[in-house]
Amino acid sequence: MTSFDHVRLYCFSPGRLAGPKDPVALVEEQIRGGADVIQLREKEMSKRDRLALGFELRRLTRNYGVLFIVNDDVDLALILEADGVHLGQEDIPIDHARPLMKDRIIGVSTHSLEQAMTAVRQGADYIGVGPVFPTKTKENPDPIVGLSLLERVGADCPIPFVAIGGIGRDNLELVVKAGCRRAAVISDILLAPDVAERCRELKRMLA
Ligand code: 3NM
Repeated sequence: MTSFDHVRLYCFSPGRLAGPKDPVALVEEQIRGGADVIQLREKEMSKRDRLALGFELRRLTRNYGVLFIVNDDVDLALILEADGVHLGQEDIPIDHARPLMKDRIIGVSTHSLEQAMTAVRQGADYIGVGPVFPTKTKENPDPIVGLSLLERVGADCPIPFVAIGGIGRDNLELVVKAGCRRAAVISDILLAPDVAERCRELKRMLA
């Protein structure tokens, strides 16, 4: 299986934060700044448009040797030959995704200790834990879990866990202090004046 172990900085396709910019160029900037993973996450595109963008991002991530993960859709992940899929609590459960994904990566969003431990038990390869801080990016986010959930997950999580939600230059140090050296970041990077440089800054803090 493609390993997730080395991952520190987890980045995303830009969604509506692309504005007038080219989403592929924005992803390339993140990779040049040190993104270890790119997740295809396009809530406002049709599936067909996600597929088209996905092919471009698959080519780009492969060229740079960066992991490529598809949000929500197992079928898209397979068609795109992605390294993995990321599943939310309301997407298809791992036991249905695993036979299709085989030894590819399956990540799961978790918002409580119970959800985290369930995902581990069901064979997730990594989990997201959040929202750690308030976020404007996700519609209807779960209640804020805070740094305390990160600490509790870190105490006995046998698989990689990634902090998510409202994380950026101004608070990443708190995440690291809570024992988590993996962060998924959307708006702090994509709204920064220099996307690659912001990635470099965050990556240094996670080293
Ligand atoms: N998932 P930003 S929070 C996609 O809690 C996502 O699982 C979350 O965006 C969760 O870095 C979130 O701009 C949004 O806050 C993260």
